Amino acid sequence: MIDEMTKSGHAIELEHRYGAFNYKPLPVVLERGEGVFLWDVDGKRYFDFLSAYSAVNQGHCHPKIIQALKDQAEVLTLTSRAFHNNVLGEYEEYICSYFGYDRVLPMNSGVEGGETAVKLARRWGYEIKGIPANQAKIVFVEGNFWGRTLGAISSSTDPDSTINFGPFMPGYEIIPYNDLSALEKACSDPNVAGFMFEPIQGEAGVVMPDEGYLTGVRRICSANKVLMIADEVQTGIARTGKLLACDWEGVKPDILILGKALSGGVLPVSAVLSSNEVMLSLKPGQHGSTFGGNPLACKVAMAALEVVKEEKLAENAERLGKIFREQMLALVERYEMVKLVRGRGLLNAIVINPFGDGKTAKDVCLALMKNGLLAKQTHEHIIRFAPPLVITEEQVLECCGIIERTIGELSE
Ligand code: IF1
Repeated sequence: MIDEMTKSGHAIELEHRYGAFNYKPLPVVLERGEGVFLWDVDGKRYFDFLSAYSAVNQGHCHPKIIQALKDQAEVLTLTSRAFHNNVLGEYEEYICSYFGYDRVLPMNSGVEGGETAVKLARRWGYEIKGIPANQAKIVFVEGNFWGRTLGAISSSTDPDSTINFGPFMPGYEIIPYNDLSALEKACSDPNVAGFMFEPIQGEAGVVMPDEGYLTGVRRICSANKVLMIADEVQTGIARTGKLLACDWEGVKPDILILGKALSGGVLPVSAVLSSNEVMLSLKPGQHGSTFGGNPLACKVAMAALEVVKEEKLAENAERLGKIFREQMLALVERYEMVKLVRGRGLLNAIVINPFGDGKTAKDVCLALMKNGLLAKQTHEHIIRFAPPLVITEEQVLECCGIIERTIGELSE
């Protein structure tokens, strides 16, 4: 017993002793994952309802993706873009036809995808739209989250992201989310090159715009010659029950940013997709990355995208998401503590009643953990539920049972 306790205790202690304090994880130390399951160092099994922030849509250690990783790892991993490699072109063709774009620019982390999109929009703004030098503006929305670089936090309205990190990037304008007239007004400025947003805001707490927002964004961007830039790093790749969240309104962004599940959670792989007009404004030497487009990442990404189609993950997410929300809605009716449920596909959240008995979303997550389900709160009162999309109906119902039991225990 003491020996088992020290296993997780020791791991946590080492992080505490040597790591930066930029995270405060739940006190669980994981050592293995398979499909929808994670196991801690004591052998306890959990349902994963975070999926590494939607990076593991295909499930942990998906055999097909891991096989692609192993096969390519033994042959060639990285050449840099100073030379061609024999996989990049194949991957570029694959991903462009998969998502219906002319061209792709491969990067690594999601935030690099966002940075790339902003650079592309500025470049396009100067060279195609005719914005005067250094006057380009990019419009963002309140509550956005696209990473931790200075470029990303400069658009943030969350003090945790920004405090004492200034000065910030100029040329940004921030408008309210889900507000088409604010967008219309912002885009009437001829110096606006792009509008970058998440179709559903993840970090903000799975915040969904009204129906028609995406269509309205598309219309306003087109009418004002502003690039519509969709950050689908979290919402993309089947998470919301369609391949892309923008597909819910049949809208095609001018620039699409993907990351996370593009590798099934195996490697940091991101991509920016766009038209010839936008992408060809970049000339050799003007943007890049050591690891972007490496053959290992390319093979892994192709396998990860194949799994999404082969296993019909979008369809599964849509169907099981409905069942999940129905079950959660029953909790809203039965328990004071659960105020509402929202989401799309398998990107969902419940909002905990702040006027309840002082229980925060974190207390609920700790209790869920004890009952074998891992989820993460966002803000004080929101819990995101985003299991791997390979989850079955039976498992969804079992997990709804765990959530109900946990809420019941906390409501006593
Ligand atoms: C952390 C949140 C999720 C993203 C969108 C770009 C990126 C992200 C829509 C950048 C990253 C992460 C990063 C992670 C926590 C996390 C998160 F809770 F903060 F908001 F997913 F919901 N666009 N999201 O959500 O991608 O560079 O990290 O690969 O701890 O920062 P990245």
